[in-house]
Amino acid sequence: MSQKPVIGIVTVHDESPIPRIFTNEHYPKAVIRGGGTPVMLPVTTDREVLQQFTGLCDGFLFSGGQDISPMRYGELQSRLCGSTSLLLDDFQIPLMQMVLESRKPFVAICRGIQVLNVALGGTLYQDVTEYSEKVAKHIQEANRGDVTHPVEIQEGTQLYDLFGKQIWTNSFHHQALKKVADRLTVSARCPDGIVEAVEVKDYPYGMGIQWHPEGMLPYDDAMLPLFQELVRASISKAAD
Ligand SMILES: [Mn+2]
Repeated sequence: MSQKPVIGIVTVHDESPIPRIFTNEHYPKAVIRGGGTPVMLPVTTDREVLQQFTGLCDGFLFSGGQDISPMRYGELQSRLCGSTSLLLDDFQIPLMQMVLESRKPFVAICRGIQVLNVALGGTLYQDVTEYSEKVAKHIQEANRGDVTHPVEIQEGTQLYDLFGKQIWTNSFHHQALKKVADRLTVSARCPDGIVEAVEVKDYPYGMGIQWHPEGMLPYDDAMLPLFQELVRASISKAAD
């Protein structure tokens, strides 16, 4: 019996009104649309469990969430930083490091691209205004299906193979990558210079995406290749 690859969805955490772990349903739906079987990976800091998650899944989808604690990339928290959770950091950053070690495919969205960068030694702008006062609006008020800024894609990257030179995206982030980790290639920027996508160098399929492709999927198929390719890469990894 042929099995669809299992894609682990990296959940987030909330304390109120009671502690919950959850994901936005756009993420599992995107995996299913891409041809995979989603499973949710609950928040934990138990290293053995994280290691087992890494072994159980063929690929991974890191989701959006709160800001990463600036202490995790060696900065004092600025007044513009949003809400943070050390628990979430200590779940997702070690898990990302284990996934990278396993060389399994992943897509890391929004907070995910930031987790990827910090896990590899990079830093963040705690608010995009720290990059420039003239920065474009990156928290759009339009709905998830509306695109509000273009991104220019670097030739020679895997993202370029999927989408070509330029695409329009939605935008729901107030932070962005500052120092980009050495192991990452910047694959797309907004015309204002903000990093919008990265990929892991010499890696099967390790994509960081600052916008919300999963949130665009209910409206049209423009972002489907990103998830189809995640599943495809996870199949060949599963067959290794
Ligand atoms: Mn943006």
